[in-house]
Amino acid sequence: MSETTSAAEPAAPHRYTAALAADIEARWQDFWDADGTYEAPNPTGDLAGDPEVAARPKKFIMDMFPYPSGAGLHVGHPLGYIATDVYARYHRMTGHNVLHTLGFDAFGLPAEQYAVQTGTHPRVSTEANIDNMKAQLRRLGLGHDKRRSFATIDPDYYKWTQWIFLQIFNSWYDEDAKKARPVSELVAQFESGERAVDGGRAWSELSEAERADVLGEYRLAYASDAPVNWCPGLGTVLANEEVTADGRSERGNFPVFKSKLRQWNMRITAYADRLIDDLDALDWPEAIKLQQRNWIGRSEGARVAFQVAGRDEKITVFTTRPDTLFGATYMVLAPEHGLVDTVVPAEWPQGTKDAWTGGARTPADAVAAYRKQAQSKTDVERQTEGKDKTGVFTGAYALNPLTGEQIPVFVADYVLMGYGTGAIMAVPGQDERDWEFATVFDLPIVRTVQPPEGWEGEAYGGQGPAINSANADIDLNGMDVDEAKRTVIAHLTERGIGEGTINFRLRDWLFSRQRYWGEPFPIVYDEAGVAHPLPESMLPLELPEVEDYSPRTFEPDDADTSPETPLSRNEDWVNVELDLGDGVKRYRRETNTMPNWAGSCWYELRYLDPRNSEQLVSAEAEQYWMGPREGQPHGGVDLYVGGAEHAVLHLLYARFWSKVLFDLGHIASNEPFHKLYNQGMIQAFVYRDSRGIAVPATEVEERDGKFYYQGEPVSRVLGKMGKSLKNAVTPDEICAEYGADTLRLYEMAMGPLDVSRPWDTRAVVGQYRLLQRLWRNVIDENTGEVTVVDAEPDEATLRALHKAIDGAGQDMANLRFNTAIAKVTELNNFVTKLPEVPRSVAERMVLLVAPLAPHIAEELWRKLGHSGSVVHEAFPVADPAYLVDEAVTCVVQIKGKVKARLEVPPAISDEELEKVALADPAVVAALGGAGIRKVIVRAPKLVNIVPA
Ligand code: ANZ
Repeated sequence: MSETTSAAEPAAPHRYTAALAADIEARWQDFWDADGTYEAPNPTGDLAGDPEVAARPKKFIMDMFPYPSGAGLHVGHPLGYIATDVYARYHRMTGHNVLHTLGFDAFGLPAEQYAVQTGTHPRVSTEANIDNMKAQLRRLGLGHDKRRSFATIDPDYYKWTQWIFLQIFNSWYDEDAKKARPVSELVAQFESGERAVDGGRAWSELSEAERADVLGEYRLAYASDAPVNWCPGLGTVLANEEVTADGRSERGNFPVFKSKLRQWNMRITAYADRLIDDLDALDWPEAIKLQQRNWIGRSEGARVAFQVAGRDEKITVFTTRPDTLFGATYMVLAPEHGLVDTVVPAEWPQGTKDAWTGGARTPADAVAAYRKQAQSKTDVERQTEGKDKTGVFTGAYALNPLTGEQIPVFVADYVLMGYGTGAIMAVPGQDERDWEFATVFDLPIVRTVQPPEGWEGEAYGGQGPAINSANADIDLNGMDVDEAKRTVIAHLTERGIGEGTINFRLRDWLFSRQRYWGEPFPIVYDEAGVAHPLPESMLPLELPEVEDYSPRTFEPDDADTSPETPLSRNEDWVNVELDLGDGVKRYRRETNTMPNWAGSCWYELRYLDPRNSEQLVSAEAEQYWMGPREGQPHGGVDLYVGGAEHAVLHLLYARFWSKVLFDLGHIASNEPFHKLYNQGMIQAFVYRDSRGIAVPATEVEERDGKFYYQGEPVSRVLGKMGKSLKNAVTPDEICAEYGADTLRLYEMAMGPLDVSRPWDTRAVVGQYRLLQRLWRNVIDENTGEVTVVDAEPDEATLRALHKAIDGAGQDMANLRFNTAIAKVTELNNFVTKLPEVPRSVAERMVLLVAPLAPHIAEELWRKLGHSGSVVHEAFPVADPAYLVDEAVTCVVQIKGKVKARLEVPPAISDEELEKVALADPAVVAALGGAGIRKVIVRAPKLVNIVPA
C-alpha cells in the first residue's frame, strides 16, 4: 500500500488512491472497448467509418510487435508502447485519423523449445501467452484499434505470408528495368528468343526440369545447394544475420558450421543498390542507416581474369584496386574455391620452395590437408589472425595480364569463399594482408604507388602517384589512384579480360528452417523433383497436427550431421495427390518451414485491412495509410518505434519485401517505415552474492549505501531486467500499487525516450502524487464534488497555462514526453496554490494530460460535466499573447540622474542589460562622447553609469 493511504493517515473518501485509480481505469477500459473509441476508419471497405474522420490527415503509428513469451511483460517492455500511445493520443486530439494497434509475432523458436520441454503444443502455449499479454497490455490503457490486431500464426494471416512467398517465387529481377517482374514475362522472352538460354539451346528444346533449372537462376525465391550455416545444437540452418561475429548462433550460442545443403533463398542481393540508395530519404537514426549500409557493403572495383599457365582455365578476381595490377606478384584462391582441384598439377613444379608445400608429397595432398585445417575456423577467425598467415602453393601459376610474368597461385584461408569471387590478386606492396603473407612465403614485393618519404617495412594503402606501372601498351606512372583505376579498367575492358564492377558484402537471405513452428512453404515437388507453387486457392497451407514437433538436434560441435525437418516425419501430410492444372498427380510437399522473420516482413500492411479475404491489402487502404506523400517520397508508416537490435535483420528483410510487392504493383509504398525511432532500454539493478549468483532484488536491503540479502553483503550493478537476473518488475504490480496512469507517467518521465535508464520502483510515487494533486485541484476529496469556479483566470494563471500548453504540446509532437511531463507538473503546482481553480483552467489541464494519463483525464472530463470521451476532444491551443514574457521597466542613471527608462525581459542578464543600456540613444546622447569609468548593473531594474 502506498504511504498516502496508510493507516496513520485515514484517507479521505474521494481521494485519488490506488483503489480509486483501479476503479476508474477498469470502467474506462470497458467503455473504450464497448464504444470502439480507438477504431480508425478506412476510407473504403469493411473498416470504413465516419467519412469526416477519414478525411482528416492520417497518422499511422506503430510499435515493433512483441513475441508472446511465457514470462509475460516486465516494465521494460511497454516503454515504447506507452510512448507511441501518448503520441497517437496527441495526434487524435490535433485532428488526425490515427491508426494504432498491436499484433503478435508468434512463430518462433521459444514456443517450440517450450513445447519440447513440456509436451504442450506450440499453438496452445503461444495462444495462452498471447491472452496473458493482451490482459497485461489492456491494463495499461493503450488506445489500440483491436479490430486490426492479429497474430502471425493465424491461418488467415499466414495465408498471405505464403501468398507473398509465391509472388517472390514467381518473379525475377530485371537488371535493365531495375525492378522485379513476373517470371511469366521472362518465359515469354525465352520463348520468343529475345533472351538466350545460357549454353545456346532453344527454350523449346529444354525438358521441364531443365527449364525449371534455368528459371531457378532468376527467381527471387530459389532453392540451391550452397554452403550454409548449419547449427547442429539447434538442429537448423541459420541466416548470416543470425550468426554472431565469432561464428555462433545468436540464439543459444551454439557453434555454426558451413555445410552444403539444399535450401531456399531469397535473392535480396538483387536489391542491394536500392536498399542502400533509398535509405537517404528515410527519417531513421543515422546509426541504423550506417549499420544497414555496412551490412550491404557496397564496394566499387573491377573483375580481372588471369590465365592459368598452360591450361584453358582463367581465375577471375575481384579487386578494389585495379590500379595496382602491375604489383600483383601472386594469387590466392579460397580453400573452398571450385578451381583448386582443377588447377593442381600431379607433381610439384621444378624448384618449388620447401616452405610452400606444407611438407606434402603432392600439391593435391597439400591442398587437401590445408582444407581440413581451414574448415574448423570461422570466417572471422580466418580474417583476424594478424601476422600468422597460413597457406600452401597449389603448384599452379597464372599470368599477370600486364607484366606477363608467371605468378604462383596459393590456397590460403585469409581469402573467403563468400566474398567477391573467392579469389584475389595479391599486391603485397599496397595491401597489408598480402604483405604479411608475402613475408612468410618469401614472395616478391613490388610497390606501384609511391609511398611518402621514409615509409618502409610495410604495405602502403594510401594515395600517391603510380610507379613501376608501365608496359608497351599502357603507362600509368605518375597518375593518381583514381585516374590509374579508370585507365586500367578501360584497358582491361578493351582487351576483354576485365570490367568495372560493384561488389556487395550482402548475401542472399537463407530462407528455410528445419522447424515445426513456422509457415509451411506453399511448394510441392513432382516425381522429377521439380518444384511447383501451390495455386492461391490452396492457401493457407496449414501446419499438420503432429505427434512430435521437436527438431532433431545434435551434439553442438558435431559438424558431420545434417538436419531433419519435423514435417518430414508426417508421411500423410508430405505425400499428396493434387491437380495443379494438368490432372491429378502425386507430389511431395516441401518440409522446411519459413524463418520467423517472414511474418514480421509485412505485418504493417495487414493492419491496414486485416479482414480482407480477397487481397493482402486493398489498394485504397494502402494508398491512404502508407502511400507516398510530401516529405515521404517512398511512403511508409509515419512512426515506427522499437529496439535498435533489429537494425539489420527485421528492418532489412521488411524493406526487401516491400520493394518486391511495390515492383509487382501490389502496393504504392516502396519502403515500409518512413520514420524509425529506437527507444532506450529500461535497466534494473542486479544484486549478486559472493558466489556471483543473482539474488531476488526485492528482498535486498540497503544500509548506509551498502546492500544485504539475508544479512549477507551483495554487490550491485546495472543490467538487463528479466526473470533470470531475479530483478523483473511487472507492470501488473505497479498498476496494482498505483494505477496504470501513474505507471505510464513514470515510464515517460524517467528520461528522454531514446536513452536507457534504470528502473527505480521507489521513485514511482512521485508521479502518483502528481495525479493526486491534479485530482485535488478539481475534486473535493471529502465530498467528491467538483470544486472549480466559473471565474476568469488572472493574468499570471493564464501565462502559466498557455506556457504549459505550448511547451507540452510541442514536446509531445516531438516525442519528448519527459519534458512534457515536467511542464504539466509545473502548471499543476502553480494551480495547486490558487485559492480556487477556474473551470477553464481545469478543463484545459485535463485535456493537456489526456494523452499521458488517459483514464484520470476521462474521469475528470466527465465530472466536469462533459458527456463524451476526452479522446477525440481538441488539444488546447496556446494563445501567443500569453507566451511573451512580461516586460520590466529598467531605470538607467548617469551620475545618479535618471536618463532613460527601458522595457526589458525580467530574466535579462547583467551583461545583456549593460549592452542594451549603453546602446540606448538617450543614454548615448547624455554621455555626449564621454568615456565610461564604471557601470553598475542590477538586472533587471537598474543601470548606473559613472562617466570618466
Ligand atoms: C588487390 C588489392 C590491392 C586489394 C590493394 C586491396 C588493396 P572490400 O573493400 O572489403 O570490398 N578481396 C577480394 N575478395 C576477397 C575475398 N574473397 N577474401 C578476402 N579478401 C578479398 O575489399 C576488397 C579487397 O579485398 C580486394 O581488393 C581484394 O584485395 C580483397 F592495394 O585486390 B584487393
